[in-house]
Amino acid sequence: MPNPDKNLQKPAPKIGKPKNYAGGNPAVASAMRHVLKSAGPVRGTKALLELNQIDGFDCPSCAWPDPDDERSHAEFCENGAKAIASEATTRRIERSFFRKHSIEELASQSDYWHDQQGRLTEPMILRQGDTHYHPISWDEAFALISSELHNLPTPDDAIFYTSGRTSNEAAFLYQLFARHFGTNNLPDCSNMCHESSGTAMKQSVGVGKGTVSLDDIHQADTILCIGQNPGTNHPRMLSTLETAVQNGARIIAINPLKEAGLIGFAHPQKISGMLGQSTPLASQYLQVKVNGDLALLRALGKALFEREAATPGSVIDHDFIQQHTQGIEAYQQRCEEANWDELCTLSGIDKDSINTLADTLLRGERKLITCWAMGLTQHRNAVATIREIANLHFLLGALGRTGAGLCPVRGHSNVQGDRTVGIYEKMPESFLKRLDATFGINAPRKHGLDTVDAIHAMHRDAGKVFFALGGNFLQASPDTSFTAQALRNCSLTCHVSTKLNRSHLVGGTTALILPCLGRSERDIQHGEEQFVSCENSMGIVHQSKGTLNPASRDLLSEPEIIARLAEATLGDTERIRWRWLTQDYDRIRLLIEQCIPGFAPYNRRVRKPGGFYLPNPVKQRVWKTASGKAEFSSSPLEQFEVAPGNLILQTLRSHDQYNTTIYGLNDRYRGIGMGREIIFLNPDDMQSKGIKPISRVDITSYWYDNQDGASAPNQATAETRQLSGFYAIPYDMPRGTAAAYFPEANELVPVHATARESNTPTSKSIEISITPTP
Ligand SMILES: Nc1nc2c(c(=O)[nH]1)N[C@H]1C(S)=C(S)[C@@H](COP(=O)(O)OP(=O)(O)OC[C@H]3O[C@@H](n4cnc5c(=O)[nH]c(N)nc54)[C@H](O)[C@@H]3O)O[C@H]1N2
Ligand SMILES: Nc1nc2c(c(=O)[nH]1)N[C@H]1C(S)=C(S)[C@@H](COP(=O)(O)OP(=O)(O)OC[C@H]3O[C@@H](n4cnc5c(=O)[nH]c(N)nc54)[C@H](O)[C@@H]3O)O[C@H]1N2
Ligand SMILES: [Mo]
Repeated sequence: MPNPDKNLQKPAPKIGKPKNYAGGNPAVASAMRHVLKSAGPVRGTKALLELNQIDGFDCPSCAWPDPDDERSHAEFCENGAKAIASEATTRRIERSFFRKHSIEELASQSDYWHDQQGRLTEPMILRQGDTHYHPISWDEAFALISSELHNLPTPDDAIFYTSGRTSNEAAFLYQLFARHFGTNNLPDCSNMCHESSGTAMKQSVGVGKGTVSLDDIHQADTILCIGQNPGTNHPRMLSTLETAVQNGARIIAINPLKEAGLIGFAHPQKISGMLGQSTPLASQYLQVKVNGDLALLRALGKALFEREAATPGSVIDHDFIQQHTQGIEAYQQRCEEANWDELCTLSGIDKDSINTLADTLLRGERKLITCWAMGLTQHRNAVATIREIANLHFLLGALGRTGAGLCPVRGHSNVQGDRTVGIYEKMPESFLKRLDATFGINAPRKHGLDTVDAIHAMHRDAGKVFFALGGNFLQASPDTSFTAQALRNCSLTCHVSTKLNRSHLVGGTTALILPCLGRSERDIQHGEEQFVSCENSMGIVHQSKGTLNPASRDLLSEPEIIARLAEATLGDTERIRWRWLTQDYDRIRLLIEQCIPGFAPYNRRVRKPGGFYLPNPVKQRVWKTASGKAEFSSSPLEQFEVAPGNLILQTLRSHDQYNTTIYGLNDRYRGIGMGREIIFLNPDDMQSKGIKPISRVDITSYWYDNQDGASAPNQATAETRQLSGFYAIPYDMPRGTAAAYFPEANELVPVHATARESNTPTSKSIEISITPTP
């Protein structure tokens, strides 16, 4: 929700020069400040020492893998440290806190303030008409959810959301519970994140996951980093990129903004890095227009075909194409018929730069790796764009061989694993069949609701039950006010959480908060210490074992919460003894290996230091597509366009946040201090609109009913959404584009605006206009 106090004038942010490298001593200093402030010297240092160690816990901050072999004693990452500081904080929210603060009062505070209040400690309930949350026992809470679920007209009126921190063990039990109860309504954060990558890759290569290892990156000739900001969001990726560069790779950054972490990296654990000497990363930096990537990739394809025509046999890997692919003709035709001027105008990149990049792609053994994240996935044509990346790799045969492949860089630390173990509204028949056979249930076959469809369903029909295993649905979702109304329409909303967030404050008729253990905390079941497991961005499943004392004695682990809920709602069956399963998580893992190929023998392999790789057929050049071949795509050249004078807004993360959790108010690499309600603009655009630097502007977004990606001519009939009083910051970015922080700007993202096929909110292409705040 926009903060109700948004109209009060916030002090202007402090503006400095954007940085030209990431890491170094400032990163260490910033991390230590957060850790010491929140977690104190003892708990904080212990937490940092266990982070990403082989026998420690998995860092919740991103899904980038750890080195397979030896690890330095601090696999150090500034933002991992902040994530841990936020979870290992010594502050507590106890019942007195909720007695003191009404819901109204809490809702008027910022997301940053919410995070500062500390860890949740016991289950709380907000009944109809109440102004304050009250304590409730675990047993009563489970009985209440069970009775609400049983009161629903059909199981499909229940919605079970998951955020990507949930372990494999908890996620598997959760989907089993939902399906046994009778619904596939399992939306997750992935629907708003890499869904477009999964959709595109399944069509192109048959598997929706990345195909490279860290070793591949170390050996690549060329690495494209498109639409991602690793300095902030995947800091451990920078040491991998540094190694690649030292081994001779060239990195190409494709991003409308000059992001510090793509320009250079000072390794905070090496003397040179501490002295502020940075390794240059990107050898070429292409400031593409927002959503201009499809045009740029098409132009690269065109350049390669032109070279092949000039010197046949010198460019294209005909053996690969012949043996492994299908559909090159239509793609080639698309490339050939595209016009250079148009491609350059659409992408915002000149022909010389594109040719330089084409030269780079043809260096060495053409070992190309493409990494990408939200800058590509959250657009109307995201699936087409990602398939265009695959096309390029096919031309060079840069797939399924050492040093080459596709690398969607995942966000949440176990978002990939959750999908593997069944968190998906449309799992394939093969999986559902195995569930039925293993558990003697009748898993429903009708596809469930994804995130956006769930919002529409809750908004349309009152009385649903919304249950969230982690996350912050209200703030993460598009169209904040619309989503708030959807949640208010529910008969029950229930959040399993570690920290207070705004989703707790906009509830259904009844609202529950169920507090759980965090990743860093010891999980003891039946007198035995347990560990859980996660799958990282490269398909490695590994264990994660918390070591800190739990924030409160009343916390339950996520698997235990699911098991007790399932027991209260469905009871045990001959083949599912819910609580027995959670007495020893090995029992859950045994069931996972029975239902999902590639895990067995799970319990033994997951205990191996570093874990194990799940099979990925693409690495062996086996294509699980309908045709059994890798599929070229040939989509029309389409791009998001706005009415004359309007801008394309992208929403992105600052350096001091983890999604909706706001650790601080700075964005150090972009030179922003103490401000979040800001909008980055091109200086010439500002001038032409008469907007002065650091003055306040009102932002209006547009949605056209007949819109299919591009804007319709009639602005008068458009649906509009507004935010006011954002500070305008001049920034080096292409004309016609703008950027603002997620989640503050989510109010502007129309719930109808989603990517084709993946239904992901188009959080990176929103049509807006701006005017000075009166
Ligand atoms: N510290 C920290 N770490 C995180 C997170 C966090 O919030 N904080 N979030 C986690 C999660 S869930 C995820 S999914 C990842 C997100 O990781 P990122 O995808 O890096 O996150 P964003 O901030 O959304 O950054 C998007 C980048 O894409 C660029 N971009 C925007 N539009 C376009 C475009 O049209 N074309 C191109 N080429 N680039 C574009 C933006 O300028 C920006 O650099 O990070 C994960 N890690
Ligand atoms: N406009 C815009 N919107 C976006 C995006 C964008 O780029 N722009 N990005 C999208 C993306 S990529 C994603 S992934 C989603 C993120 O969507 P979510 O995953 O729903 O959001 P988070 O902010 O990661 O969730 C934070 C909450 O998780 C809870 N939590 C933390 N750790 C744990 C734990 O161990 N267990 C449990 N049970 N709870 C825990 C805490 O209570 C915390 O408040 O947002 C999406 N929304
Ligand atoms: Mo994400």
